[in-house]
Amino acid sequence: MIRQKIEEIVKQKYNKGLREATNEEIYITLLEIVKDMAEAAPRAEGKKKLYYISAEFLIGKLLSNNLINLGIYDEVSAFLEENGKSLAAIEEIEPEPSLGNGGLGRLAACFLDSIATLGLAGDGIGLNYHMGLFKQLFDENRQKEVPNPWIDSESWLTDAGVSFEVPFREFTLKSKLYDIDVTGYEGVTNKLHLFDVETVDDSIIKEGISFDKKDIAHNLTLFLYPDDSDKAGNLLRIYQQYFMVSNAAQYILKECDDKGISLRNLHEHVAIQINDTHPSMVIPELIRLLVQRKIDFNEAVEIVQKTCAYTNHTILAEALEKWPLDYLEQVAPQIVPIIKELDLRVKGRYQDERVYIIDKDNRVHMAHMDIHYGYSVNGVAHLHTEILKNEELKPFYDIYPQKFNNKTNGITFRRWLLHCNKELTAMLDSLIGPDYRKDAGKLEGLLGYIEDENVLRRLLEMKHVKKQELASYLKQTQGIDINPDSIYDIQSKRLHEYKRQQMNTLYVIYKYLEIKSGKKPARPITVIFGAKAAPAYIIAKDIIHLVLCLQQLVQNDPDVAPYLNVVMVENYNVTLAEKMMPACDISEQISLASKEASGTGNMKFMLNGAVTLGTEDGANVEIHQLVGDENIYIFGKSSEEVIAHYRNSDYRAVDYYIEDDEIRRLVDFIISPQMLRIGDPYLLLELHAELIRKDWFMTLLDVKEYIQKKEQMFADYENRTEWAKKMLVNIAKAGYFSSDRTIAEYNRDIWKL
Ligand code: GLG
Repeated sequence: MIRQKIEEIVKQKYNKGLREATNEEIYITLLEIVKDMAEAAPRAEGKKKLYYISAEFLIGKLLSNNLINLGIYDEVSAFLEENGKSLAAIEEIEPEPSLGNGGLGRLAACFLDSIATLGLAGDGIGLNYHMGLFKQLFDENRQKEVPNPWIDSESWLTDAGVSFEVPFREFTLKSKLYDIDVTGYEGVTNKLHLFDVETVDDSIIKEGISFDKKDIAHNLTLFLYPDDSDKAGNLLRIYQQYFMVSNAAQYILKECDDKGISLRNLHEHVAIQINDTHPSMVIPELIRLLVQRKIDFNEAVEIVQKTCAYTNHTILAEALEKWPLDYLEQVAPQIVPIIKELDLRVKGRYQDERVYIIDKDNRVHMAHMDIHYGYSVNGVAHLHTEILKNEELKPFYDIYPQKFNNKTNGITFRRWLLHCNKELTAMLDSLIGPDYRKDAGKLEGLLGYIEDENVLRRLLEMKHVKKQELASYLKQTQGIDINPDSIYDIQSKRLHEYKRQQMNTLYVIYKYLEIKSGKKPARPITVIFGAKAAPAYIIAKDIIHLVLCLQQLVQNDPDVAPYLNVVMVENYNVTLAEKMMPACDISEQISLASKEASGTGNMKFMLNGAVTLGTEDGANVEIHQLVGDENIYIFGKSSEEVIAHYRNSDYRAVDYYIEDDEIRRLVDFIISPQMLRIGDPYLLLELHAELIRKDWFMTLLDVKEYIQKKEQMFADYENRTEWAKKMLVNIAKAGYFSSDRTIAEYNRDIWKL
């Protein structure tokens, strides 16, 4: 069937046989076939539908994932091979859409996969950014940002033929909707709806990723998170957000109209999940549209309140958006009276100014609006939800205890196991049968093999194969040399001080100095980083600079290079993650306790047999509980201790620096003559000062324990059988982190589809 279809289309489109066709032509052929099959797959049934609104969907490449979910991957791959073609090479053709930043966006993509896999009716709604986030390049040991265009003439997008008018204060923009089909694993097809404006024009992009921030009609959907370090940038964010939610609300009401649903019963037919605060304006916008349709204001508020649910992804202030009221007035004045009225009602009921929507400086706290006027508030890991309830959002929890619930994050095993690790998948199939693919809890069956030497040996072999693959991929694509016989110690995630990549660099410095003094490790170590820094985040960029300088130093030092390598991969994205996760030995999850809401990379590494080196933070806590003390390396101060330091403002990095000779030696190395010769002295001095004078995320608090734990890990790694057992337990216990489980819980407790 499929074979025939491929041959037919290649013939008809290019007048060629399969053997003669180029990879590009075959890619386009497969794109067409998959799109047709997705269209033909069943739709979810049911009275109620979910709309997951999110500024980000970090979907990654879609070809393989779709082939897997449609159940034709193996056949297509075999057929291509018979004809001298490689599916892996064809996959390389596909550009990766960069419609997200990190965990939050990737989570949204995993969720869409699981929603469709579970056969639930649920669509995503977001924006069609033409240049995505940005593409990262390294130049003179610094990050440079350039546009990342991903929309080719042939792509997964289809014109949905839908358009709405979005009114702004000064003009009205017409939207245009593009859809991407989302087919679940042996499941249904849902849609990801990406709204766009036809007038977007990439010729306004100048140097790097800069452009005229005021030219809204031409810039609205150019980039995800354009620089918001000035007022014009903030306004643009608000334009984007309002454009997204107005389209979403209009789309939802249109679907209800089409189905003949009475808007008075909206909540019986619709659930809206507000992913972080970027879509929060959907609340006033929906109220506005309902009132426009002759529903009384009070009733509109009630309807919306029963329809919207909010997910909080972080306690960092930067993500709890607070927009100045006059900015909203400048962009979308029609929702301002609604927000003011919602706020007045809160103020009438509660005397506590911590729960007001509009504060005394006239800033609108988006999360506060979500909590008062939504029916559910969830955190993304057990510890995170506890911190929301007892610290960050305590005044709200006191008012609405019943609204708060936890939904520990998850990842889709289709992408993060079946697709990215065929070797491990085959091994699991042969040992425990294929049921774990739909019922991830079945992975525990692997525990039965913990004393089986043959299985342990196969696990180590699998890891080695994946390490070789990563090495050759990095060589081919980035010209980077790494040694597959070394230990791969990987930290890949967005660059942020709270994630503490800087602490990892202090380890590198430690190890460098150790080797210099003659203490060679039992086995070479490769420390790998993958991270983009927000373009306006100076310190994050300084940290990248430090890593790249260390990389140069280490690689050019013949005393050290055979034993230690430091590598920062360029433009870390989903595609690279798919190669790095399976190849990893040691998974670095070293955020300052209390700061990482969940983490999801930690789950991907674990599922692929890496052992975690981490703090008791986010979902690490749950990983720890599942695998037990023997199979994870935990260090650092607890979240309680950290929160106490913040509360008492009694953490002083400079004291650690003065009092501890070892810490001072490592920190000062950043500005040693050899480093200043390699790097930009200004940036290195700036970072050095930052670490001593501020260190907001308490690197120096945990660094010594961190170094000690990591050394312990390297020592334990040498007992290969014992290490393989740790790998096995991690894989076996990863089932809990399937996003199918997470989505089943969202549905059970929040959406009730
Ligand atoms: C957040 C958090 C992560 C979390 C992710 C998904 O920082 O800890 O895993 O959302 O919930 N902004 C993020 O990426």
